[in-house]
Amino acid sequence: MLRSLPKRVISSARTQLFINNQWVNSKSRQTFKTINPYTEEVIAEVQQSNEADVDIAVKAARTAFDKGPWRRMSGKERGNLILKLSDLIADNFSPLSTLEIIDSGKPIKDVTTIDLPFSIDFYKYYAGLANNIRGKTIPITGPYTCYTRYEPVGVCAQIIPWNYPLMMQCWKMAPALAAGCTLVLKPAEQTPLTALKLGELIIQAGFPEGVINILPGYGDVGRALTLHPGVDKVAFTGSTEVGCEVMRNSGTKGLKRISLECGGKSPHIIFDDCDMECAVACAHFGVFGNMGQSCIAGTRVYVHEKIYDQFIENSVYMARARLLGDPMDIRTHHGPQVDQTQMEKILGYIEKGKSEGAKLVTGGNRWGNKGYFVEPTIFTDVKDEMTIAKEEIFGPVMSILKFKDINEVISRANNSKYGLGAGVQTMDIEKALKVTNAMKAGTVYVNCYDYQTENTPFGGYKQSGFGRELGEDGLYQYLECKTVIIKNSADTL
Ligand code: TXE
Repeated sequence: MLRSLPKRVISSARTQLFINNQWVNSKSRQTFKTINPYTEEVIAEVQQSNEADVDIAVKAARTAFDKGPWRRMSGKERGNLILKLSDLIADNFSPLSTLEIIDSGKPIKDVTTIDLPFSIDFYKYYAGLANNIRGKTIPITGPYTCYTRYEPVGVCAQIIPWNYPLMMQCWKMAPALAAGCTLVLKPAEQTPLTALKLGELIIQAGFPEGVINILPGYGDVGRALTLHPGVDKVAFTGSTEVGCEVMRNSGTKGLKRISLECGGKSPHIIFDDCDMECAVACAHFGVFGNMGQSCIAGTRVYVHEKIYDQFIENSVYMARARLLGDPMDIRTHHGPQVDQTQMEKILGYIEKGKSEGAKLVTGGNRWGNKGYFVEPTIFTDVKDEMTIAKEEIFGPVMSILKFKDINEVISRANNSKYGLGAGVQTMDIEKALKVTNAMKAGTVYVNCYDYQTENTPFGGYKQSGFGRELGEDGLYQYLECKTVIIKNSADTL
């Protein structure tokens, strides 16, 4: 059914800025192209925001926060609006899926079983939490009554990447709205279409003007948001390099709250007592899922020497069985990378792996000559100091490293500047606990990989960022804690 939709869906795609519940052109009237990474064709010309638009959008969000009806709404009323948005996403499942597929190159099977359903669930979950924000009553010494209340942080700038365009949008928007904040969201330049489509649904759901504003554009828009004095909080997902800049800029004109979710180079440790079938499948999806464009991808696969050869044989078999092709085809497992830049970056890392002495056992090339595909690639005999074992490739490249001993592998696995995720495959609970406790990582998976739901906190240690998204922790990133202390007469004690 989805195959017949693209033309109609493209012609109804939104390409303007969404400010104050209105569709407007950018002040400069400049546009940028968004490209279908499978066909390499231009899908649409999108209005390109700049600093002047940032100022207008931030002011709209500020007014909505300070003076609009939003702040006077109860948690239940906010929750009802969020729930309505979730229902509207479900009603628009087909057009949103289609836009997501053509703009990002994600296979239809993933978009319709992961991206869309999870987005719907995330909004539902935070709709419930909106009416469940509670402080504490604190017993203090003396004739005083003390309690805490949580209040929204204010105007939030939310800067998101292209690897999960719709899901990243809802990871950011849902908790901010539940908390009662207003926001300006900047989608990635590669994938603006689903974010903009949501503007239509935001109006239909009945959100007051200025609560949600969406500015398509490049990094300069993100930069202007981080520098704008009207912004109280910045939430960013992207590269560690830009994360550092976001942190610096957010501190130049005052002190903005920030949360950063940046890159990763997650280890996945496969012990010799693992369930081999499960371990191979988890490692496979942990690297090749979403074409390797996942911050938590388990790209450093440490395999115990006793099962090293068997694990490689099975992994190569699985990688070769992966079906590359048209993302709109339900049989496709693996689509193109998001753009030419990413494809070239990945191919560059593959060359580096070869030249530094890793053994290429499958893949290693661009696939076809149309569409930004990279073959699922596996390197073995990888050493810790090689570039492919240290840097985030963000593509379908698995590095397999051999280990002997649990203490040795824990120390090697932790020897990374990143700390987003880690995985361990074993049937021994003692080993699993030792590794989970030792890992310096925000999420550790045991006998599974890259699975999270709306209520599981997600975020990083070290250079992978700080702050947590999802779950209740995600909500508290958007709330200030106010302590109220009331003096009462000693008689009331
Ligand atoms: O990221 P950027 P890119 C990693 C991954 C990838 C690499 C580069 O390794 O290969 O980063 O990808 C906006 N101030 N991740 O170039 O530049 C930008 O417009 C404020 C991991 O796409 O970090 C986009 O909206 N914002 C990651 C967003 O930041 C700025 C997901 C991310 O872009 C800005 C994506 C600035 N100065 C890439 N410059 C993950 N953690 O999942 C750019 N942006």
